[in-house]
Amino acid sequence: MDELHELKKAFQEELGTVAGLEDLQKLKAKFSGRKGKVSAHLKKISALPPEKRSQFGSTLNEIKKFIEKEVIQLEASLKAEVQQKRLQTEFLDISLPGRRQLFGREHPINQVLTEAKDIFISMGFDVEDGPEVETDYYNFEALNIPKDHPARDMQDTFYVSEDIVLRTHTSPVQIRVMEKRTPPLRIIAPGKVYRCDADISHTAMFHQIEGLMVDTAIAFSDLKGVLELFIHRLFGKDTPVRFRPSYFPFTEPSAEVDIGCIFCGGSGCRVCKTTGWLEILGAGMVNPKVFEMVGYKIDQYTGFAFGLGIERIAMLKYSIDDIRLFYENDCRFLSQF
Ligand code: FA5
Repeated sequence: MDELHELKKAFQEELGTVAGLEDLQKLKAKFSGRKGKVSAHLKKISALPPEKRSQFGSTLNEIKKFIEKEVIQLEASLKAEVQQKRLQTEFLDISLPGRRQLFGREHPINQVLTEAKDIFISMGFDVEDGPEVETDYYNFEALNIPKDHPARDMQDTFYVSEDIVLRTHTSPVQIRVMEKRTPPLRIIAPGKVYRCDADISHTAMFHQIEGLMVDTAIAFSDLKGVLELFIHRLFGKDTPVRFRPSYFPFTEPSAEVDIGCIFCGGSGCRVCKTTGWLEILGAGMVNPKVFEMVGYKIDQYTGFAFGLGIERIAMLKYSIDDIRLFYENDCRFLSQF
């Protein structure tokens, strides 16, 4: 029995020296563990004379319960202490304003592209599509631009191989559509095009919308009507429009279309190079040689075609004087649209 009293005393003394949860775990193992002191004493019972076993056993049991109770109590208070310390050190300031969520939006070029498409769709034009990696035939030959023709120098071309190019304009879609459909035709073909070109008003990749209308009696006045309506819907009905004679191998006659400079109102400035006018597209009546290439009867059909640059239109619409801003992915710029 003295040994048992010693056991309890020893536990109480060591309990007083416990400084943290780790110490407590060690103490618990030392006294209540499988190989601990309480178990060691339990094993002694069988060696005692039978009349002493009962008292020894019940006292040992009381000590065992006492140890367990003390350990649980101290463990709870040590854990509470740890938590209190964490609450004090890991302070969360919920009064700080949150970080604002950034939402994506449509790129300004896509916005203008959609707006332009919608205007033509409302005039009854169908939307067609064509490949960006194009054959020399569709990009040039079928559009009356034979090999070694000086007109090839009008567009600086990226060649994939001798006969494959990155399309330099959306005009090859005209050929692809006429090959598979017969007039009457009224289509637009929006998409990306590529040229080896880079300065404040030219990029290596840009967007065009091709337009093509073919029927039995299409006249230049139809072309003028469609394009004037388009420009007035996009830039406002008082915007001056001018058709200026030009040259494209696939149209005859050809024109370039200018709008009155929106920066200076027509009086002349740096942007319009003091002319008061800004070019936005190329157009003309479909050259009969192109009709022959696709097998249309040239005495039966006439048509017009046009090709406009979306970046150029977006620059004018939003008064942006450097085309490269559209492709630098600066959210401060892009989020304004
Ligand atoms: C053509 O590409 C002709 N295919 C247009 C055409 C179609 C004429 C049908 C007649 C009939 P041009 O090379 O001028 O033409 O380009 C048309 C428009 O694309 C230009 O008015 C300009 O707005 C835009 N553009 C041309 N090069 C670039 C470039 N590097 N970066 C941005 N826009 C460009």
